[in-house]
Amino acid sequence: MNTTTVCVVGLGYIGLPTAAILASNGVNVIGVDINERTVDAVNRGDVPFVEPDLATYVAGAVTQGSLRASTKPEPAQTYIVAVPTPFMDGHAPDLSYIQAAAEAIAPHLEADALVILESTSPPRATQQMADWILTARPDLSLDGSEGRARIHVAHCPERVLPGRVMIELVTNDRIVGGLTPEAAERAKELYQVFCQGEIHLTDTVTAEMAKLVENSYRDVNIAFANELSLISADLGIDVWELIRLANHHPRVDILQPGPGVGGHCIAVDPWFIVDAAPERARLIRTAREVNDAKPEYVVSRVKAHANRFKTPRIAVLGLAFKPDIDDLRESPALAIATRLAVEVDDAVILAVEPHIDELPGVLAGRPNVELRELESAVDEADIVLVLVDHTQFRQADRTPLHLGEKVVVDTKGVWR
Ligand code: SAJ
Repeated sequence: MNTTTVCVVGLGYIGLPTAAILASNGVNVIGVDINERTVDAVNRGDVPFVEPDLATYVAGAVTQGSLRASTKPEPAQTYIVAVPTPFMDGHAPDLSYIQAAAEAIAPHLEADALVILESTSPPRATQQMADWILTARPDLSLDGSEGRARIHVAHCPERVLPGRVMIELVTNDRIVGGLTPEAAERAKELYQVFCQGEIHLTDTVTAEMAKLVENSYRDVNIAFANELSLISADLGIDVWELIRLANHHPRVDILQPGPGVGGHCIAVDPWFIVDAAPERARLIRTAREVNDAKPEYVVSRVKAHANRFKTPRIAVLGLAFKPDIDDLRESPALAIATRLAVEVDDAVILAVEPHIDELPGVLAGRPNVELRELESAVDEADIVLVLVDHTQFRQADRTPLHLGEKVVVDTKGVWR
């Protein structure tokens, strides 16, 4: 197969690493993004977001000439679509980015081209993408019928963990679903260029669901832990001790509670299953609701304590959506900090986030919010609210911090 030119549409958290790893394995890659700043950055060999080792791959591939970026798709044998799939009001999936990508690449497709959807997608989105392409190009088909040239369409969902993307792209197994068996085989050949994991072939709907199910499985397990945290608080017992003990059973492996579930994957993907099967997906829906309700619970607990102080000074430990990253997108910690700043009368928020240099926009303009170092924030605080289990917080020497004199609300069980 000729995989010599691959056009990757969408240079975000998945598209750019995929483009870079293909390019560094000898494939000629054109990366496409509608954002000109992203395109300019990539063409300079820069990465517009933080992901370990990605910058090295991008700079290397751009220097050796195997990766360049453009705002428009160009002719290629293979297209990888890695655009966002957010949800709309009511949690219905928004496929408009996939549609725009399909219509942008359609004019360039030639006989035998391969189009792979990598975006996390609701069931039947790959077929829908193919339908958009074939509507734009009635001279093409999936089966070569009526003398129309054949193209191949597959789904290969990404499964990499932010912070470990460049490692997991190589080591994780992949699932490839084809609209035809040949499409799946063709996509497998492409991923074999860099993927050392096993590549499992199936149909597109099963592949779409597999990805959604992986994240829903984690969401349900976290919801179980979050529900246990509420029950344990009512019973006056330590949920962390409870889970630690229960996990000594050989067939029990409960995840950890927290301030809520953040990021742009686990808090989104289960809704695609709920939207596809609203009557059936009762557990999956409830898990989403349990996790989405956790920030409100944390806010109400802190407010109850804050009532005791005239000008409550609240040290908020962590703003990121999970430990040891700088990513604040869809972060329950950031949402909680913002609500406390707005809703608690005369409160001063002393935010501690070791992975950022300045407050995000939603907090930056507020006169009652300051970005602080750990020690000074805790030292001045009446209430210490732990929202993220960053290594720095877990390893901090707490002896000089006089926590005994303060109210500690610890949603991650690190300072309990
Ligand atoms: N969280 C808890 N308790 C836990 C584990 C996580 O509250 O025990 C919270 C985190 O703090 C965070 C959220 O869940 O707010 C999600 O974090 P995560 O580390 O579980 O997952 P993501 O969103 O960074 O990445 C997930 C991964 N999926 C699975 O592990 C099944 C990753 O492999 C996927 O590629 C990624 O979603 C994606 O892009 O879909």
